[in-house]
Amino acid sequence: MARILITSAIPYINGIKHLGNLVGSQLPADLYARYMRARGHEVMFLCATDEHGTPAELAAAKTGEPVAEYCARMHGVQAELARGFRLSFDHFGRSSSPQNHRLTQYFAGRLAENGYIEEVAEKQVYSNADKRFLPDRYIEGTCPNCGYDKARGDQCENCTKQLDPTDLIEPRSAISGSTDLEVRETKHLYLRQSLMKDDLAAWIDSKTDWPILTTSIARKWLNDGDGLQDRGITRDLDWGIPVKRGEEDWPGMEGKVFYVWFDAPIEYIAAAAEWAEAQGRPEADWRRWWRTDEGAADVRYVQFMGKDNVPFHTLSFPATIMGSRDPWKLVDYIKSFNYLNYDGGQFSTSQGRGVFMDQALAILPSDYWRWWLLSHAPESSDSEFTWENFQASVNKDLADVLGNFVSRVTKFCRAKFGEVVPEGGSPGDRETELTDELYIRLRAYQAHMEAIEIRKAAGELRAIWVAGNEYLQAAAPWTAIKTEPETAAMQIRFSLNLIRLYAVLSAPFIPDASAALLKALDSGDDWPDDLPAALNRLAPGHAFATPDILFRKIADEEREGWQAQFAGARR
Ligand code: B3M
Ligand code: ZN
Repeated sequence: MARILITSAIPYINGIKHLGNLVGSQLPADLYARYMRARGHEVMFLCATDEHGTPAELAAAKTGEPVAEYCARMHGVQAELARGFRLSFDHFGRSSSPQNHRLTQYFAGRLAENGYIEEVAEKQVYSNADKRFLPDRYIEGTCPNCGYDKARGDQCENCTKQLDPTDLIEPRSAISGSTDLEVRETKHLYLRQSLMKDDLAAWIDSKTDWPILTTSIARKWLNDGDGLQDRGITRDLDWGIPVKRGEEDWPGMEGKVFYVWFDAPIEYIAAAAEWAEAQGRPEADWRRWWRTDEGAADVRYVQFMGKDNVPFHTLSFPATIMGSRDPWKLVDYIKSFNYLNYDGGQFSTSQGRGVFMDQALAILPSDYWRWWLLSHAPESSDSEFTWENFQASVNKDLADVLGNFVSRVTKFCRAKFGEVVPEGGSPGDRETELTDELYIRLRAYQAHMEAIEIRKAAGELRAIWVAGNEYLQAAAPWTAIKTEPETAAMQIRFSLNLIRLYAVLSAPFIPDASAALLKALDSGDDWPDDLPAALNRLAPGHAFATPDILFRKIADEEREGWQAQFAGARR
């Protein structure tokens, strides 16, 4: 039994995520966590909301709530949707937790002690009326290039020229409109990650088994990009983790907070600490997942994320960990994803384009979405959601192949033998052949799941379902029963066992359907380590209940209705 630590990129707090966000991190992480648990491994699966930064402040300002209240409310909303999609986090934390405050300040202190923090003086616009510095998006004025009067501190939307806040003519605060502004000198902390370039390069080079998507992005930033420039890790914002050096105040840093991308990955660690507290467990219980000197040396740590998050996870966060010179666990494997597009364009949170998690669950149960999203995961390239494709997949894979197999077998059994597993004769060649095929396919399925090749795993699972259907079609117990009732009974007993096998193997993809089947069959979910034994698991005389329809088909009119409903922007 291995120990596996799994984290999903932590979603921003500002709003409900769309299906593209979901399939790029949380959902595949859940698939892997469920599979590894099913194989008997000890799993710690963590996620959280990413609650700091300007987006959180601005979103709260829009709803009129104090930012702390906004975050608490939205955390609840996101947690509820995660439950709706059956994301099996051991803990869904918050980057604003006291644990993350302490750990983030602790890391900053360690980095400073080890010479990896530099204090840099910068000129910034200060608003006397608002009593605060105004970072990029908080300041507006007239563009010196084109004269547009609503240019932002970082860029003019009209002529696209990149600006510094001090370039603006007649600048004003975007918060209060005040023009009582002055340029003040302020100090910020920089993480000197350039000092760790060689260590990071050697570390990335050692990861020969990582997906190309992950290592190519890391190398690009490491070698020819500016990803390893020293980065500012503090901001002049009210909302965030106050800048401290461990538990001590940091002279000159009063009123400043850490940059959101500094504290967000540290929340992976803090979430484990939050988990321990929520469970009433001692500190040692979470530290054994994160400290190699306290039990984590044999942990395998796997991260899931969209490709845009890769630089932070291959360079900045490892730099934080390495620079601490403490034995914190570094990631062992990073699974990254391309983008899922929506019907000829992009999913867009700002434009409300696409299907969002709450909307998806209002239409259909989570298994329908899980199956489509995972079997179309954007692994080797971007992939696209279309309603036609979604309809076709659901109707074919879930309703025709899996659902139909289950209902034909169980209904036939109920009609001819009652709701108990019939006895019948011994299995023949056809059953042996299918068992041999399933043996090979099961190995392939397991290998793909272990390698986190999600589409390939889904394809193999589908092939396993199809094989059962073909078997049933060829065996034709409805014909056999007329002349050889013993054979028909054996075929049905074998098929009922196939249903149980399917329920167990499919659980990581479609957990609700799987649980419903196992309940109907009144059977456990142990993995088929011994396939022939697993196919004999439901013994003659074992009672079952005929399950309800597993998956319903999507009608054309319904699909057209959704197409129209989701054509425009949300709200
Ligand atoms: N919240 C970006 C995103 O949701 C960011 C990830 C943080 S992971 C530490 O895509
Ligand atoms: Zn302009």
